[in-house]
Amino acid sequence: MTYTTSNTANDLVEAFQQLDADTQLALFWFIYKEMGGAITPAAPGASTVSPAIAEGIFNQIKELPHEEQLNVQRDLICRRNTQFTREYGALSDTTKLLVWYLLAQGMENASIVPMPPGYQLAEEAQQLLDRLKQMEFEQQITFLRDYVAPMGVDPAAVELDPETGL
Ligand code: 45D
Repeated sequence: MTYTTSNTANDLVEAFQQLDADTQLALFWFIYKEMGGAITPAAPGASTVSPAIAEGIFNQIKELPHEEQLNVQRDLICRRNTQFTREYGALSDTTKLLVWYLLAQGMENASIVPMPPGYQLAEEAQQLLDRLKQMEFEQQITFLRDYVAPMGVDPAAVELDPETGL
């Protein structure tokens, strides 16, 4: 696979989306580990974030068995049409980011399926992580927002799914 070398948030989103869902999840986890301390969830009123709604979705996912938790996250990335992905799709971009942040925190205390020990990031994913690390913090946040925004399914934009009735 070839990558452009320009470093705009947009190019990077496209490059991320080329990876398979599991590699994206792994890469996203490594980003979280990198950013960890820099993320400050407490900025009340500072944005369009709805903590209660993000927590509601997180709590539902938390109740699922680990394998299902993983599938929900794959569904979000692959934009499969499910109840969860439609709930997610109705959120503001920053609230979407908060959902992912809560999931990553949940992975740390194993209330969400944790990374397998010794997991090695694929080389192509590592290169994208390096590109993200070279960006300014503001640009990183822009990237993250643009990355999580199109995940899931916009409930207003799709036909009913004949299989699920959703
Ligand atoms: O077994 O304005 C694999 C707010 C392998 C506040 C796997 C904010 C096989 C308001 C598939 C890899 C805080 C919202 C398993 C701003 C295998 C505001 C699973 C900022 C188990 C700006 C892998 C928020 C999995 C920010 C499950 C900056 C991986 C938030 C899952 C940043 C990875 C959030 C996850 C980030 C990664 C979240 C859940 C970087 C989440 C990353």
